[in-house]
Amino acid sequence: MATERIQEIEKEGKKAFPEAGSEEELRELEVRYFGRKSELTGILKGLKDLSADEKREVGPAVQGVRMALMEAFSSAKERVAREGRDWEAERIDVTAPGANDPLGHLHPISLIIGELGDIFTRLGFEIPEGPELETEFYNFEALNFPADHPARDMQDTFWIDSEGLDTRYVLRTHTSPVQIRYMETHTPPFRIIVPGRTFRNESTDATHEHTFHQFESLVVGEAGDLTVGHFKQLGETFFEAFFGRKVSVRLRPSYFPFVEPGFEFDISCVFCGGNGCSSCKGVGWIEVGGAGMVQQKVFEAAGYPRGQYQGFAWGFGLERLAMMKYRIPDTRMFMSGDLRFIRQF
Ligand code: FA5
Repeated sequence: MATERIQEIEKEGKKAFPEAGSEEELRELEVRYFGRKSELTGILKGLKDLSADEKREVGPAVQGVRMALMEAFSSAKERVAREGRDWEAERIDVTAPGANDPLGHLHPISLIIGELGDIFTRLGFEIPEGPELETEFYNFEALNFPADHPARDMQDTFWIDSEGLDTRYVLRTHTSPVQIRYMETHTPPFRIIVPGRTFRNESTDATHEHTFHQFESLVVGEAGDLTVGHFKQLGETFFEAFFGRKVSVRLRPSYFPFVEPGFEFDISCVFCGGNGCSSCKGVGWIEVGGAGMVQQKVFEAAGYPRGQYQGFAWGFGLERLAMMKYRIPDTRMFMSGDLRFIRQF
């Protein structure tokens, strides 16, 4: 009797599951065939009251039907889910143009530093680095700025609270301290450039920022090997490679405690070729930084014997060079963090 009923249940179920048209109907069928109060569960629970022979017959039959209906249920579930999908909405237009992943941009100062590296490594220069947090010794003293001398005011300094330390710290005001650090561990002849970030405690305008970059160069050889003519020539070679056009260099006498003689380093205006325009304020020349022959006192501070070596150094403002190269009107744009500016490079 029970086996007949089981077969009927199988027949009904195998008809009902494929006909179910919604998740709701499926849930009802699930309860009807597999729920705690379903007929099949009832038969399973009743097995214990049957004789051993009946058990042997009914047990496998009810289990087999349960398995078969479970399969019917799961394929019905798949079918209902498939039928319920909005295929139109899911359609992929394989002819649509792809989405552009935004690419990052190098900051113009990073671009310039890369270019300097290319030009100067071709000329046999090394590119050492130094710390941005510098001691008073490297930033001033070793560069022949005497203690408490007003020359230190030439470079408005961010002093770091160094109470309790055995030396005073500053945010380096120029890249020149790397000259000393490099010389302490190297013996001439050598040639280096040092691009790096520098800081000055001064009010900002279109050509002045509190945080900017300089590009130092130091070339040292035996006494008598190097002259002002050499660095004028090196400057011309560099600027012509950098701007891709003929550039003249002009040196004007100036004072920096770490060079003697010292100069302001001007280049012919890259916009008008030296004829005079609004960029060079009509004079045909643009100042790019300071330069000079290394003071013997600086060699001594770095541990070299006085008189044995001779060399030259310069320190140019990187933003000034980038402004000329890319025609950027205001130096404050570099630190603005404005992506509309960065994206142009
Ligand atoms: C110096 O800093 C010297 N260390 C340069 C030097 C090196 C001379 C080696 C001799 C030998 P100066 O203070 O003039 O010099 O700065 C050099 C250049 O840095 C300036 O010509 C300018 O281009 C740039 N600069 C200086 N201050 C600022 C500032 N606040 N914002 C942007 N650029 C600046």
